[in-house]
Amino acid sequence: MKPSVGLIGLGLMGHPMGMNLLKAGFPLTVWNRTISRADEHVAAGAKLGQSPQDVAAHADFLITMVSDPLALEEVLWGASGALEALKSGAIYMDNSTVSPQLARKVAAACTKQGVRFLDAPVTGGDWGAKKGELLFMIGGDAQTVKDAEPVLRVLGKKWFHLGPNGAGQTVKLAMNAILALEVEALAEALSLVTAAGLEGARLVEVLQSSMGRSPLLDIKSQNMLQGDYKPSFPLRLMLKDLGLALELAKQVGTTMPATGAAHDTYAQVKNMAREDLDYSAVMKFWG
Ligand code: NA7
Repeated sequence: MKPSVGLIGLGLMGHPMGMNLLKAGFPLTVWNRTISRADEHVAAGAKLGQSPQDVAAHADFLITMVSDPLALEEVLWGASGALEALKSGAIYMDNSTVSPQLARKVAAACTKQGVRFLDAPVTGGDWGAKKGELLFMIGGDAQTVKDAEPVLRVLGKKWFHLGPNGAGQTVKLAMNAILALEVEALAEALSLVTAAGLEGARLVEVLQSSMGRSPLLDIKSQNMLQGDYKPSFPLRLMLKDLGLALELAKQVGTTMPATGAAHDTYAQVKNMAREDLDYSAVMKFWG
């Protein structure tokens, strides 16, 4: 029999993940701060939890997918929070991107309750979430990862077990620093080429035939050339991840100078923007 799943957080990522769990036949209870985002799930057979606590109390397998560390603390330890309601023996997997430090704090609280915790942030954007093709970076115990496989298989195409709790978040922050820098570098190079009087599209054409080719830039260069910044992965969340990576670098005693510079560029664009934009909108730094 399939375990009953609880899902907290139905944003850009959590919404399609919930729909995929329903399609795969998992009994699902959902909760989202903005309740209307659960309408589609309820119409497709999900139960609507009254609070994070209510969702956790009924789940054999709890998933959280919220925006940032503050949001996670809120749904776990805020009013009617999920953590204390989790059943002994349950698995709890957090797919949000937060700090490794917070992941370890959650893991310690779970252990006290006999709950098995995985920090399992993802990459793949809303596109990967919709197709059930996310890639998971996981910290936690190997047996728990094994036991989580029926759920992972529905949501993703690949998962990496990277070490104890916190390891998933650590690799995710490193990964996103690379993605942010790649896109920022392209924006910078496009501005150079266009300021020198050439078409940006020509740079992209050459780049994509060269060793510098990247599937990420295949997609993002199109957004940047067309000025279409509908969020697939929002800039505000990329900025959050860069901040978390810099904080981690400080904690572990290393430096990330290029990430620091990219953080400031992304921050300026976020401060200028009135609407929610994709992170490829870093291009707007150059006007
Ligand atoms: P979104 O689309 O911004 O969705 C964020 C979700 O987090 C959404 O369900 C929010 O509820 C929820 N949220 C945000 N703040 C809170 C608080 N304080 N309390 C409860 N719930 C909250 O993000 P994505 O789905 O793109 O990304 C999710 C994670 O994956 C994130 O860590 C990324 O970096 C990677 P709302 O609907 O606004 O009421």
